Amino acid sequence: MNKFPIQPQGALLTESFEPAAANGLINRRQLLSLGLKSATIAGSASMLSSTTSAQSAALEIPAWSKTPGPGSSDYGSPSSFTNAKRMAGNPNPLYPGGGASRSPLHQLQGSITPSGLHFERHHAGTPAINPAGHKLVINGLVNRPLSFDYEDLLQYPMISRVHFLECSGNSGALFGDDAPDGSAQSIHGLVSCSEWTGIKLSSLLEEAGISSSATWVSAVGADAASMGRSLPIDKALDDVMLALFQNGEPLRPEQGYPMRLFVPGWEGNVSVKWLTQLKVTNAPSQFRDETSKYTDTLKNRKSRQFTFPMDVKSIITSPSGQMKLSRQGLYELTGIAWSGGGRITQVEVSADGGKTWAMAEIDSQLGEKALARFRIPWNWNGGEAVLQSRATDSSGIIQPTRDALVAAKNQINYRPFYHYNAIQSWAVNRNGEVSNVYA
Ligand SMILES: Nc1nc2c(c(=O)[nH]1)N[C@H]1C(S)=C(S)[C@@H](COP(=O)(O)O)O[C@H]1N2
Ligand SMILES: [Mo]
Repeated sequence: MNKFPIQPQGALLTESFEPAAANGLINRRQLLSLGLKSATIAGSASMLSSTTSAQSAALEIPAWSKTPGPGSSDYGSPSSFTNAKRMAGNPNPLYPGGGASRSPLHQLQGSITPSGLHFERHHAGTPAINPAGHKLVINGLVNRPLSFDYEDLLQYPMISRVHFLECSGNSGALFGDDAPDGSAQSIHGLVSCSEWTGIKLSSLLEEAGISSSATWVSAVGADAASMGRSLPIDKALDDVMLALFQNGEPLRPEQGYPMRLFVPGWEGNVSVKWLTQLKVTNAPSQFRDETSKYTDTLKNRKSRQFTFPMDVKSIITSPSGQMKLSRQGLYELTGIAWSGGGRITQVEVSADGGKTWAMAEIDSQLGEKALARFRIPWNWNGGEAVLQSRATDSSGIIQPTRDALVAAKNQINYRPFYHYNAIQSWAVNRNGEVSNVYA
C-alpha cells in the first residue's frame, strides 16, 4: 500500500510573492488580491490549475445531465464518490466494546464535524437505548430528588452552542520517544466539533434545589461501562449542558442518544454519554475513571487527579502526515486550532521548523471553546520543509513545544499519557512526502 496516498487540499499554481516568513509562507492578503486579478484575466492565463484543465476539456454532455436521477430520499448520505471515513482503532480491544474511532481531519474543511464523522470513544460499546425506557435521575444533596423522562426534558427551554470535544488521550502517541508514522487522522483524530443543543444543567440543578453543602456533581452513564465522573459544582453551574441534539438532530447513538452531559472545554471523558444519574455530593465520588484512569503519574510517583481543561492546541490538517505534494508551487496550508480556555486569538505558521513564523488567517470560529479553521498560502519550492502551527488563546496562553510539554508534565514513563497539546511538526522531503517528526 502507498504510504503517501493522500493529496493535499487547496492546491494552486502561481508566480512569486512577497514572503511572510521563510521557506515559502505568503501573506494571505496578497493571495486574495492576486485572486481578483486572475479573475479579470480568466481565459488567457490563470493561477488555478482547475481552470486550465476545464479549458482543455471538450464540451461533452455527461450522462448524468441526460436522464433524471432518483427522486428525494428520507435521509441523505454522502456522495458515493467521496470517501471520508472514521478510522476505527484496535479491532480487537482489550475489553468488549472498548476502543475508539477517529475523525478524518485531513479530509474535512470548515469548523464543524459532520455527525457521522464525529470521533467515538466507547468503554463498553454503544448501547441501543429506547428513550421510552430511559430515565435521568437527579438526587443526592438536593431538596427535591427529580426523575425525568426524555419527553419531559424536551419541554424545557434549550440553548445551542458550538463546542469542540477532545479525548484527553488524543495525540498521546506523541509522548513516545520515537516519532510515530501517522496521519492527522490517526494521530490527532480524537477531536471533533458540533453544535450541541440542550438544557443548561444549572436550570435542572436549580429545580432540584441544591443544598448549600454541595461541592461536586457525579454523573453516571447507562452503558455497560457504567462510566462515572465527578465535576466541581462551579463548573456544573457554569456552562455545562444536558445535550439532546447534535448539529440540529437528536444525538447520534455513538454520541450518547438520548442524552449526554456536555462539559465545554474539558477532557472528553467527563462528558458522560447515555447519562442516567446526576448525584449532588460534597466530595468527588472517586470513580474508576478518575482514579486508575485519567490521572497523570509524576516522576515522584504521586498522581495528579482531575486534570480537566484541554489546553490550547492546533494542527495543520493539509498538508499533513502521509500526504504527497505532487508538484512545486502554491498550496493553501490549512488546519484547526482550539482551546478549553476560550477562543483562539491567533495562529502562527512556520515552514522552517519554528525559526520564522507568519500569521495565518482565522477563517471560521463559531464560538467559545470551538474549533477555529486557519489558512495561509504556502509556496513549496521543492526543498525540505518542516511545517508547524502555534496557537494562542484568549487567556494569552501559547501552545508549547514538545520539549517544553514533556518537561512540564514530568511524568514517569507509563502509558497512556493524557493532555498532549504540543506543536505538531510535519516534515516535507524533496519528493513532497509529508511525515510526522519531532523538531
Ligand atoms: N457513558 C459513557 N460516557 C462516555 C464514554 C463512555 O465510554 N461511556 N467515553 C468518554 C470518553 S473517554 C470520551 S473522549 C467521550 C467521547 O465522546 P464521543 O464518543 O461522542 O466522541 O465520551 C466520554 N463519555
Ligand atoms: Mo476519552
